[in-house]
Amino acid sequence: MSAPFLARELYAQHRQRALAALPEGEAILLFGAAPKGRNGDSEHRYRQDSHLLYLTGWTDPEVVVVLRGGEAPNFVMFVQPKDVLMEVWTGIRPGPEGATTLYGAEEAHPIAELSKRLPELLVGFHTLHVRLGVHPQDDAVLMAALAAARKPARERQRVLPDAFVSPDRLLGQLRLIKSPEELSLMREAAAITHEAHVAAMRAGKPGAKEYELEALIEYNFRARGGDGPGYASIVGSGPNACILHHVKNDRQIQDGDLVLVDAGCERQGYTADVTRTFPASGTFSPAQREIYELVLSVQLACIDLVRPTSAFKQVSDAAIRGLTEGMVRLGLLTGDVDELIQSRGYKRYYMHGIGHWLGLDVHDVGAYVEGQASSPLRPGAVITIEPGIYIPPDDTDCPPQYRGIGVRIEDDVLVTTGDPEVLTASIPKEIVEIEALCQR
Ligand SMILES: [Mn+2]
Repeated sequence: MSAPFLARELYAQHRQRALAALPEGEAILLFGAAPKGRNGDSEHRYRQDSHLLYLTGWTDPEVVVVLRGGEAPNFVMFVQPKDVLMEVWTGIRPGPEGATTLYGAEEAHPIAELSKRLPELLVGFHTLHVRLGVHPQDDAVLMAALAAARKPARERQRVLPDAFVSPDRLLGQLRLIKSPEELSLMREAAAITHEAHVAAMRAGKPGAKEYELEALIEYNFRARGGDGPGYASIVGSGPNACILHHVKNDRQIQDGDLVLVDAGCERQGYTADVTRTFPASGTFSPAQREIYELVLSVQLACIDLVRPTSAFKQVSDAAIRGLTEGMVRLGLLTGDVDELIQSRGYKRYYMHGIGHWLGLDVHDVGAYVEGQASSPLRPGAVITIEPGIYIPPDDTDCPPQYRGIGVRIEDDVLVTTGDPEVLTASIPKEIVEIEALCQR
């Protein structure tokens, strides 16, 4: 049986936080993630919806959760029934009984009873936190339940949801702040990711294939007890380092290449997100070193800004300014720094953001803007800091020595009340450390 990922207490704690934030008259309705077909009858490995995982730890498909503010039952689950024949194919199911005894549901029913029971569960609630317009089949279930609850034969004047808001609002702000238990999982994810990146640096010499490194990285993720990669692993050598989401990983590494690896292990649902860039030959060329040192210095400066006194935009602006100044200094860009920032001229070589919230989703929920203001960095939030510079090989405007160089350096940083804590700090990124590891 798929046991809850963590101790039940953690998910109970998450539900308590959600219920405490949920005013009377409001309810949350979450549908489990839909299984995704790969080919024929074969499916991708199932990954639960992150909101649902956060509130329950439930990892099987065909599940619906209702959380009701201020009214019993507060926590209702609809789950796959026990089914001896199906369990032969896909494994033991907790069933409704397991949902109550193992997962803490106050009420649990077979998923087949959803359409019959959902209408009554919605009565009395004026606001429903539900994701609409993403999965039409889920929308249809909800609309049918509302229609059933409104049937003329039933009592008039009953309160039914007429306001629908995304669960990202309430759960996003809760999930943004990690508990000590969640952080210990993220530290475990970081520790496994460390081993994988070091293995890739050691193996990533000229002649190796990008996919060999991918295999080595993901071998480490699984062999060390991780769920697997939290997102598609990127191994980009030479010009492929300039392709931001290069996931084909099909090239043979050449002498003189930089190799950019963006890969993070997921551990019980929580993922790391780490990028390192290293020289295949074991030594950075002078031009590679210049670009690398620029990106690293900006990354370190941005990490130092990860404090409760900063807003997200301050960190983002610092990266833009630091990279733009550096690119002008190296002759990649010409002109006035302020004008290049104003006109976004830096986007030619730095075209993505400085980072994102991290947690159960690699691009985690949580607002970046609140009202008119950029979101403050709150203690307990984890943010990636990932500046980069990417110079296409066919760029004829820039000095020739820089063409084809792509560098990104990314760490996962916990906001604390004091200094930032880099969860992925142990993964080498100083030039001397990397060159020592990459000795051929
Ligand atoms: Mn990232």
